[in-house]
Amino acid sequence: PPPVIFEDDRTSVTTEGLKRAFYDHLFYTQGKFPEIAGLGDYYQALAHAVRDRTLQRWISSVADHTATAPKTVAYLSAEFLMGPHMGNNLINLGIYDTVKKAVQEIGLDLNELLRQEEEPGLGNGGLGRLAACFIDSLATAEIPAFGYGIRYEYGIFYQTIMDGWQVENTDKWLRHGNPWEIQRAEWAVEVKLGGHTEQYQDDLGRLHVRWAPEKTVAGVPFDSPIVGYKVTTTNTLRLWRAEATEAFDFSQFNRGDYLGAVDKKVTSENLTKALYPNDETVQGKELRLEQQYFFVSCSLQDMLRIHKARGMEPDTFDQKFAIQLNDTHPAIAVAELMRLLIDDNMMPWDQAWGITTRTFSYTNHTLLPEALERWPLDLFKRILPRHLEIIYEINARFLNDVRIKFLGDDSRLARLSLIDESGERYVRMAHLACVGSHTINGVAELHSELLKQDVLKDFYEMWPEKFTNVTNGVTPRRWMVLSNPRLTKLVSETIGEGWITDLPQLSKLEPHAEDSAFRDSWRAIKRANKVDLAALILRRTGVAVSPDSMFDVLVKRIHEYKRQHLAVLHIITLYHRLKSGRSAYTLPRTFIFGGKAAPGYTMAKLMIKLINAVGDVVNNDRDVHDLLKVVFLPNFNVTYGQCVYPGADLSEQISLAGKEASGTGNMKFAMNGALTIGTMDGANIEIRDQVKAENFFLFGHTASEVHDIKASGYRPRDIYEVNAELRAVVDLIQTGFFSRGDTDVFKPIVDNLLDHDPYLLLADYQSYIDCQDVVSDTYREADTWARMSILNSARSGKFSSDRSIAEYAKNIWKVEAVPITLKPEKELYM
Ligand code: GL4
Repeated sequence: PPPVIFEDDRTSVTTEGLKRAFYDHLFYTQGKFPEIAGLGDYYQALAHAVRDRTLQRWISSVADHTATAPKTVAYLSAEFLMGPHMGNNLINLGIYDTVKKAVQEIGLDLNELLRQEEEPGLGNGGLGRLAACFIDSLATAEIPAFGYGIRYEYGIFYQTIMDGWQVENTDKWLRHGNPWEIQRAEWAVEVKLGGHTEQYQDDLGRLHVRWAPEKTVAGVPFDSPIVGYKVTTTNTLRLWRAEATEAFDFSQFNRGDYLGAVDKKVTSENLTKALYPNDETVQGKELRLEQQYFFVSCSLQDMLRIHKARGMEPDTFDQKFAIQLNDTHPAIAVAELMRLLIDDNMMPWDQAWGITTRTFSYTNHTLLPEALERWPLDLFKRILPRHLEIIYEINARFLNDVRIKFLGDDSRLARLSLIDESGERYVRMAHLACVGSHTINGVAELHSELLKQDVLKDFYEMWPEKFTNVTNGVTPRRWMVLSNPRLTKLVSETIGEGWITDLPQLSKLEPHAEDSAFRDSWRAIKRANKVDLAALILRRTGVAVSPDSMFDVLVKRIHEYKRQHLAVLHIITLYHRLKSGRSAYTLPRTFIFGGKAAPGYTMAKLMIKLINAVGDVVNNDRDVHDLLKVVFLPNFNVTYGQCVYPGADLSEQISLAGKEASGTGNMKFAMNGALTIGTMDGANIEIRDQVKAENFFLFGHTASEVHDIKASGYRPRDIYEVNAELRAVVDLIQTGFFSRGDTDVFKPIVDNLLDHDPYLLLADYQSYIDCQDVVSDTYREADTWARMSILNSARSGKFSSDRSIAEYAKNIWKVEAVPITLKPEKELYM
């Protein structure tokens, strides 16, 4: 079609232009007028107006990337815990204040509109949120990138608390539509499942393999723009939804089985219905393997389509795509790329293997054995018969390499094999990821070291050069600028705005820690943020908490290794001291908990009940004089996190050393001026290195001490016997004090602590209590605390995901920034 020239500009960012766009969308998108419009309509109208303003950048970026074909990152992740889009887009587009003003002039409140957005909770916790921070940093660094994942219809469940127990409710996040996505039906792909394979000869007499699937499903991409901070680059988050394939429906329809066809259609769509709500555990379910294969196959087919559309052959694929495997969930990609190259593109094995291993890199996110994915061989074969053949071939060649390097070491072969044959046979996904990747990384220094010594030791000995560390980071745009506007204003007025994309510049705040006026401003901001948090707590729990108490916060997934119950032991210790008449020494504290337990994780759910049970007693005991409050904020998610991190005084990072791979909440707290009480675990160690030991409350055994304690036969009951205060605390739980005399309900927790205690709570108890006493003494010195708080923030520059992404880009992906110039709207029509 001939070029069209329009004279009016639809993407003006003046107040008037934004108001015009808002009303346009209210009328022409929502089909509403003010008299009958509700807040939801206003939110949608504004969201569409903002989306329009991302599109010019998005199209400019895609047009440029299409023309110049730069090397592109594909971040493959089964989870993207994005949090609400609108606020972040306003920040990154640089139009937050103008939009706020425009909305005000219309007679609405921006905050109220922002609250209308249902957050896309397409992840469980840290792993999924890391993926979201990374795609923000990729766009901000102007690196061409796709986030590839699954468009779950139901994200992580909505948590409510009933009688102290967690209750799971479905998360219908798409209920009111999603203005941030565009469906690309024309780029749908087909994915095969099940069936069998057969050999055939081509015209030249060469042998090939064909996969005759039992069924096929269609993958339809839904794209959301990922706007970089104040740059033109706008990347794509492409999430796949499963649908029935037309061909498939049609054949059954022709046989007259209309309802059968419809039934199959429903079955196909089940594939992307719901996120598995497990963090750090696997559920060996068929549907989960299908989900993983589905999104991986869709994404690889999509990349090959793009590669070909840019005029290139598959033999240059590795020069144009760097694919990161976010844990083993997408590890089947190694076999799938081989299949696409060999079976569909007729490439010889060795060439395909070279391309594959130059394309992939793998991030491990956990050392917990229960999180390592393995699939029973028969299940795997039933769903992915061709991939099993390919994996056997990869394994045979790999084990030959092992034989050459380690002559005669048969046990090593068994340990390294992609197939676990020690009992029931399994496909080991971490092994597939290691063999198929050029680089393997952990997510904090300690974790990367432990990978080499423990979980991936044999792979390290095989290929030491493949191993590296990239410490996690979080995006300062969402976790400071958007979440903590008060602090952002003070910091920018003090040191300029450079820190927003160059976080180490926060160190310029250091000298101001000695300025008493600055400390006063700093404290006033924390106080105001605590008032906001107290309001949220009151709204969600009905408990009134005082912003003048210390806000002691533990928010993260509920897991035994994270030791939420150790924090409970501390609370009961303080309570017990109070009851025995030692109130004069008690610092007013509000203990704030939040986090979800996997629905099948009984012990974790019991820990939630215990927190609430202790809260019920403590909060309502007159002897406590409101000195202690315990609240459990239901449904902790990204949205609440944005209010919680800025309002925290104390960040609880109390996992058993050697268990938390990195943690990322720890970084969000530190940036926002909370002090950490923590163990030598994950990124805590690096945070303490940065902020310096005197500004960090350290307790507990180290990872190597933990190792020794366990090796020498740990007997928790011995500790209970000799520690009177601990005994009193445990006995209060044991005798039913927090359960109206019911001695059964918390018995599993008590028995476990006294007789097993695999997470060493009792071994770390005294150290934790003593450390908490130091915390209280320090908090009483408001000025000292403020100084320490400023230094925590000032020295957290390392923990920006911009730094993590720069390391991945340079050392692993070998990709560079591609600055995009914003093309005038008119040029884009041509
Ligand atoms: C996790 C780790 O538990 C967590 O420490 C880490 O910060 C996060 C991102 O790397 O990955 N691994 C799994 S599984 N879930 C996580 O949150």
